[in-house]
Amino acid sequence: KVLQLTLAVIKPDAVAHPLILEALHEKILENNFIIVRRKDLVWKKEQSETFYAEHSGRFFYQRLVEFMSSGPMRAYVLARDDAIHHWREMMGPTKVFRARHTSPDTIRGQFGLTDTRNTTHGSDSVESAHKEIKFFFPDFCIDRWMNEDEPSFRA
Ligand code: DAT
Ligand code: MG
Repeated sequence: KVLQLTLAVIKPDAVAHPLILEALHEKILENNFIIVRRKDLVWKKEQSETFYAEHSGRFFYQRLVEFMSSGPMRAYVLARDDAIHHWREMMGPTKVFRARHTSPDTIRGQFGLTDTRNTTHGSDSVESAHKEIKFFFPDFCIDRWMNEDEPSFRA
């Protein structure tokens, strides 16, 4: 088993609801993730635009950017084996109709409001995890954490 880091974000719709926020935090712990870093923050609109630049031009871009800068979020750096895939499995499909009907036990299936207000973000590859962890936690050094801070965890 190889230790992996991912970036998980609880989006403004879910942070606004204390019971959902608490349930998601519990779910993270129940699924054997180690919480490496955690931060509550609010994005300025420009940060939202930069983070989602790959979607600029899509019909939902403005809606997405405004939603993601509409209120507090909670970001986590999470570690476990297969962290990226595992967190995405827990989140479920992007679109709420699909999530509700095909994966009702996922986070989005349970708590998603709309295709945009869909409770959580998760990195989708090793490259995006590294990029997104840097974006949210500029002072966090991935290599150092992996190689020096927690060497025994890789055994
Ligand atoms: P994911 O968040 O599952 O990785 P994505 O990267 O394709 O999905 O899109 C990023 C976010 O953009 C997504 O969480 C919500 C919003 N979004 C995506 N597709 C959408 C759509 N068809 N309608 C409205 N919002 C959408
Ligand atoms: Mg994505």
